[in-house]
Amino acid sequence: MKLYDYAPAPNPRRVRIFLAEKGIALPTVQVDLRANEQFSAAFRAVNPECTVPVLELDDGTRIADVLAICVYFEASQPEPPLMGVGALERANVTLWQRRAEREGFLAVAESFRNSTPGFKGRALPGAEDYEQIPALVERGRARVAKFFAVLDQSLADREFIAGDRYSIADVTALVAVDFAGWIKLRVPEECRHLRRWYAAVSLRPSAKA
Ligand SMILES: N[C@@H](CCC(=O)N[C@@H](CS)C(=O)NCC(=O)O)C(=O)O
Repeated sequence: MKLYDYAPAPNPRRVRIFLAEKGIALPTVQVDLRANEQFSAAFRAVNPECTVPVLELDDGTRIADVLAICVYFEASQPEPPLMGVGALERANVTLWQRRAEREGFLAVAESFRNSTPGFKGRALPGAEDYEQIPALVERGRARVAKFFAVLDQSLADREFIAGDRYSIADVTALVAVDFAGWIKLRVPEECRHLRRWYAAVSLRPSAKA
C-alpha cells in the first residue's frame, strides 16, 4: 500500500492526520504540485483527476478522494473510531465533517485559488482549467469568518467539533483553520472556545503529520 501525497498541500494532510490518529504508517510518493507533476502522463495514469491524495492498495486498486480513503481505513481498522460510533454519533460526525469541509475548507480554497497569481486559469483543482473569479476572494473570506463564529459557538459546550470524542470533523476543521492562514485569516481573539480547541488539537502528535 502507498499514498500519493504532497507534503505542503492541505487535502493530503487530512489523510495523513487521520492515519496518524489510527497509528497507521504508510510509504508515500510525493507528487510535486508546484512543478505540475500532477499533469504528467505517469500521474494521469494513476489518477485522471490529477489530484492528490491517492491511496494505492497492494492489488493496485486506487482510491482518489480524501473522504473515501478515510472511510476505507475506518472500516479496515475501526480503532480508534474517528467517524462516530452508533447511529447518532455517526450522524453528528458526518454533519460536522461536511460543514467543516463546505463552510471552512472550501471557503478558504475559494478565496485562495481565486486570488493567487500562480493559480491564474487554474481556479479549481482537477484536470480541467477554470478562470479565476475575483468576486469570490472576498466572499470566501466572509464565509471563513462566519465559519469561525459558528465553530466557536458550537464548541462552547463540548470538547471536540462533533461531541466528546476527537473525530474526522476535528481533522477537517483543524486543516481548514491552518489553511485559512494562507489567506492571512486567523481565529479572532474573541473566539475563545475555538482558540481553546485549536490549541488542544494542534498539540496532538497527529497535527504534525
Ligand atoms: N477530490 C479530491 C480533491 C483533492 C484536491 O483538491 N487536492 C489538491 C491538493 S490540496 C490537488 O491535488 N490539487 C492539484 C491542483 O491544484 O492542480 C479529494 O477530496 O480528495
